[in-house]
Amino acid sequence: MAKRFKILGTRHGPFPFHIHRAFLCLAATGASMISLVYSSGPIDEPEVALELGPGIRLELVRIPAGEFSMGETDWSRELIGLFAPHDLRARNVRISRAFLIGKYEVTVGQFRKFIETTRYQTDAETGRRPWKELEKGCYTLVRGVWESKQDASWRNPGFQQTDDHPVTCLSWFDAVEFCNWVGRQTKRVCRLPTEAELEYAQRATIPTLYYWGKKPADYVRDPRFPIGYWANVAESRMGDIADSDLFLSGTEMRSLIPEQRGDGHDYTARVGSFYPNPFGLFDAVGNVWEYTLDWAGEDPARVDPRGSNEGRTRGMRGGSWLNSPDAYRPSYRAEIEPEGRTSTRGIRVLVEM
Ligand SMILES: [Ca+2]
Ligand SMILES: [Ca+2]
Repeated sequence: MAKRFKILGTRHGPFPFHIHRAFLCLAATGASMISLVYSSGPIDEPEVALELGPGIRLELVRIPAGEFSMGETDWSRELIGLFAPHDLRARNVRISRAFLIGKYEVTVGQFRKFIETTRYQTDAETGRRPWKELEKGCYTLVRGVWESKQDASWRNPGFQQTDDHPVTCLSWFDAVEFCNWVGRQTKRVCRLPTEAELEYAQRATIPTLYYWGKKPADYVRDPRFPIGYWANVAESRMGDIADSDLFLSGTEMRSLIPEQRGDGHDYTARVGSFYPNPFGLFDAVGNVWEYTLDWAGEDPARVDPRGSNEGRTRGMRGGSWLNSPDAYRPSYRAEIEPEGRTSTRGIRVLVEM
């Protein structure tokens, strides 16, 4: 995949990539983190790429083992904002093994290769897992309003996508099937990340509630982080639709982030269009939500927690093109029914080391 993002230089912000790496090292819990990132091993580079087929690569970032504070570091509703009820209180968690995780969200092009190779049909196409009023299809946004579209699927999520956009309109089961195929293609163990693994990778040592500070509004108030720096967030206007009936209305959006007029992407953006986090993940927050392996719920384990033993909903992380910055805390969990599919959900894969 061609790099569309200029890594070095100051055009996209104050920190060239090597400064981000330095920040990572400084913020990590001691020298062991540094040695893990750069140590030799089965895969001795911080970034690797696996072949999914001719011309189709899966680029991965190596995430070191380590400890972090998982969950909300500040519990006040004023700071957390509108999504507080779903949140988890902070606790120390240890990720015991390094792992590889997608540098980007899974793209339409990668998913197409999976479909062409296996003839797999998604839940939106077959209707084998009805969800709400959908037998087939996917929930998507039509002129600013959510609609259940029986003919929507990853091929046609309701807006234009290229092969470099994140694949969407998949159920959790479709996402698992994709991971299993990647595992077969690469002869590695590929799966969805647990919530702990994904939060650890998304947070990337950043200690504050948000990448850009303590409050959602800091996203626009800090001149170092202009709109479009970190993430594809919801627009306060959708194209020419003013005050559109979004998940947050335009009015709510503007009260939350009064200066925001958008990042230029009404729907999904090509993966890698924004700045990477300190671990090198692009779109770790925003663009599309990312499924996790876990049943939603507490797991008291302090080492490699795996969520509840059973449940009806799975945890999903990171916010999408249809959320305000309020939802872009790495610690925020959306709880979703696994058979559901919307045009705001996507996949980031984990490959075990
Ligand atoms: Ca946007
Ligand atoms: Ca994302």
